[in-house]
Amino acid sequence: MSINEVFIGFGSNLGDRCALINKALSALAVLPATFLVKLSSLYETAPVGYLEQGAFLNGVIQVRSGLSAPALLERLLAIENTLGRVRKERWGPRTIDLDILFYGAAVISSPDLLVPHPELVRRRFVLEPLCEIAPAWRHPQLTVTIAELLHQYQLNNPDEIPCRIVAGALPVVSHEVTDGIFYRYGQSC
Ligand code: A4P
Ligand code: MG
Repeated sequence: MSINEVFIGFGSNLGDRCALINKALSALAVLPATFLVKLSSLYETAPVGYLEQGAFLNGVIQVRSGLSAPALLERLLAIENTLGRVRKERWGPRTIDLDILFYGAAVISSPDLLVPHPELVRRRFVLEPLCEIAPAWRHPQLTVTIAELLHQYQLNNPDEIPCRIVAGALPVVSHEVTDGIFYRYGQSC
């Protein structure tokens, strides 16, 4: 079984956003052959794409997983469904969205899965938390680091205000996870 470093972006803008994200993280922590490595702070971000919707909470988590990319995607969609995700319009409001940003250095282009996530270079709400936990990670197609991608984004969008950090991640030793640490966000978010 090959183990891969995987970065998963998450976002919520419906319901109790912080609780939903903590539930999604708990579900990720108990996936088979997967353990959590690093979690970004939680950021409050203005909606991108479809603008007539509430603000998002966004963050990024790094996991190490023996699941294949399609198997991991299937698990993420199942977590989204369990947490009440109803798909209406593209880029519309959602209780929880889990996107695979990178799956090791793999480049995947199938009808169900595009990796690296094609939008990540255009999304401050992904680049900022990603840069917090993995500034030196290299985009396998663009061969530049995340820090360089964020710097380039900032040069291209000089008037945009940075995303606002609303909570730091709290590591908690979990009974459910034998192989590492379970992370969650504090009550304050
Ligand atoms: N899919 C393909 N590649 C991937 C991948 N790398 N990771 C497929 C996850 N899924 C991937 O996704 C539709 C299908 O995409 C999945 O079934 C999977 O097979 P979806 O989540 O049902 O649809 P969606 O989220 O409405 O569309 P999309 O294109 O995934 O939207 P995004 O990119 O997730 O963007 N503004 C802020 N501030 N923060 C946000 O988090 N999110 C969005 C949604 C828009 N604006 C936002 C935010
Ligand atoms: Mg999505």
